[in-house]
Amino acid sequence: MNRFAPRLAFAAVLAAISGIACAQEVTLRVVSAFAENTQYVKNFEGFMKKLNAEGKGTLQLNFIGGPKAMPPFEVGNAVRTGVVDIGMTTGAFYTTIMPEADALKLTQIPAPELRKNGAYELINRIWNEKANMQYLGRVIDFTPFHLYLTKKIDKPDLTGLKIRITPVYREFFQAIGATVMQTAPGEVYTALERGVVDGYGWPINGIFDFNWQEKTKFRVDPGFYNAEVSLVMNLDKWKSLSQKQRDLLMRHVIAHEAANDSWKKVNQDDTQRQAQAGIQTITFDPATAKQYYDKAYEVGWASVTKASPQYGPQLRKLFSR
Ligand code: 173
Repeated sequence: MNRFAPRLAFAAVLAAISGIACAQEVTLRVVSAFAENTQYVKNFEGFMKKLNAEGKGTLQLNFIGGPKAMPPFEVGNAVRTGVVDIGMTTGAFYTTIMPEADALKLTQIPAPELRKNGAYELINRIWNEKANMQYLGRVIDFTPFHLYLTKKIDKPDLTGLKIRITPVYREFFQAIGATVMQTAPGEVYTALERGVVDGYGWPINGIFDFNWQEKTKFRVDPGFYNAEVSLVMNLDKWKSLSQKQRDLLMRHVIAHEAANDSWKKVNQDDTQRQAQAGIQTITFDPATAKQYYDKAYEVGWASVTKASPQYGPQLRKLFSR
């Protein structure tokens, strides 16, 4: 017997033990960049409940919380480093890790189709390589962003106005003359109340979650881009799951993603609610509206491609109609 034999035997026992550990129930820690009381998290709770019911003995999700547990702009990094296992967040909140993250707002094709046309493979090549993340799937789709204002404008010119942004809106609002200020969603109400900003960017849905209707006078139509909120997972944790655990997780993610049509109704309802709350719409003439809308995509893609000459054009090809 060579002198390494005992060590080899020991290694074999370790491998067997870790094999057994793999077959046992794993609990994943989940955080959200959006607050617990929002529609986004409420919708996600349904997903977790179903998964946890079916995943007994295999896989469980443990929801740690939203911005009270972790600042929204830190969720991406916490997933990258494995401080948490899964984040429900948006690309705009982790552009400092990888600028390509913000390109997800530019998809003109629903997520289930992106799963089939090669876009998801490209996303995961980039997300794996640059952010140590596995991109699992999209939980908000079919939802445009809008510009909301406390002051009236009669053309797409924001000169002299200070607008609350995230990276989603930065280039576009600057391109039409705005001065911009980045804040987390949780700081928008106070910024409006104190008159620090004259408006903000946000999706068509959700302003009532934050009571911003109290401070909002106008919404500019049309909307632009496609609000994106997704589930991203620490890549090492993803790799450590058994095939059975991954299959369970992905089956639930794909089913949830395929039900994103439900946002269309939410968006209709919220549009109506905004009108009832006295928010007036500012609508440009058709030619101006088209210019405004096209400008958003033009500067959006220019920004992604400048930051990522390698992947920007590839993403554009797969994301665009
Ligand atoms: O905070 C934001 O305005 C933002 O970037 C965003 C992105 C996706 C959904 C909701 C908000």
